[in-house]
Amino acid sequence: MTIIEPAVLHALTNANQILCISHINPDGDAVGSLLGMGWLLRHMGKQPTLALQDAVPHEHQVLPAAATIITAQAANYRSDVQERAFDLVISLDGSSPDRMGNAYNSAVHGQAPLLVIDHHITNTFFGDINWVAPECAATCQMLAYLADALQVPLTGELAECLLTGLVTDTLCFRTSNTTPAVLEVAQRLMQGGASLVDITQRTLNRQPFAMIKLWSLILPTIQLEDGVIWAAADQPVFAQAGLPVGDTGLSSYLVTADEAAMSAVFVQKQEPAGSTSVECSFRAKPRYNVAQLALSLGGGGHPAASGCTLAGTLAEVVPHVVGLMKTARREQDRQLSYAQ
Ligand SMILES: [Mn+2]
Repeated sequence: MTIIEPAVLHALTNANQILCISHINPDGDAVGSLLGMGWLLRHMGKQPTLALQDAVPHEHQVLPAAATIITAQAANYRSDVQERAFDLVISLDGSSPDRMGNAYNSAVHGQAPLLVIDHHITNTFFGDINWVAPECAATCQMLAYLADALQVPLTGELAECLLTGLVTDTLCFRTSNTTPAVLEVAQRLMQGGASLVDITQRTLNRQPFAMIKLWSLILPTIQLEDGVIWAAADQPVFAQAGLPVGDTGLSSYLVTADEAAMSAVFVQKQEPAGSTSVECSFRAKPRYNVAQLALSLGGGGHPAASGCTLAGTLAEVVPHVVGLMKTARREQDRQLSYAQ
């Protein structure tokens, strides 16, 4: 059971003007925990402001109250988020301050205490109050325990939002951090009315055709060496597929190769200043670890799934990072053989 420090409950109980934010490029756990916290706070009689720098992905827009999230595209983002003073700011599912993007404005928001609620083992404890629970598979799992502590029932909208994060972060209960406690929380959320089949279908069992088209353009670049499989994509393939440059979801697929212990997908992006950066998305098979690798490159994540963004081009970044992955894979194989 996860311990909740009294300071966390105290901060929530005493604040009234509350800003809740989650991370850039939001996933199901980011949106689910953000909305879940919204429902929790409304249940306590508060009216929180929910904000994200980046847009809510299409598949999560149907979640209850998703339309109330203020994103950078909204006309009132500056006045109601960036330039508004609050008496508590809550960062959900973010492992480091940069993950909050420009939804957090330290000049204004720095006046209020920052409460960090996160389950990433790479969390840098950047809040004034930090509740970090790496034993939880999702931030949404932590919020289920928070609801218990605040005597808020795990039903209705809250249950639907929280089960979404649990399903997406565990790839529907398939990752190695899917403990009996995860299933126990999922069971209670289902008993509270959340539909596992609807959430799985909406989040994991579907793709726009353009995404499958994108995969067909990226897959010819795959390489496999020394237990490391990788692929690379630059902007033109996204344009050809008709998609904005972003996450491909391919690294989870690549790591299913029998011969691979780790995977990476590299996506080159154009930065506003004219330079380029490469987004690296890593996956590892059970017993292997890509969290440390991502952290050493300025990113973060979990042992089985992590990422980072590096300045440069594919030609500069890929050989360097693949070399580091091969070294990490060899060292981890050595440790695994000692352990046997
Ligand atoms: Mn998460």
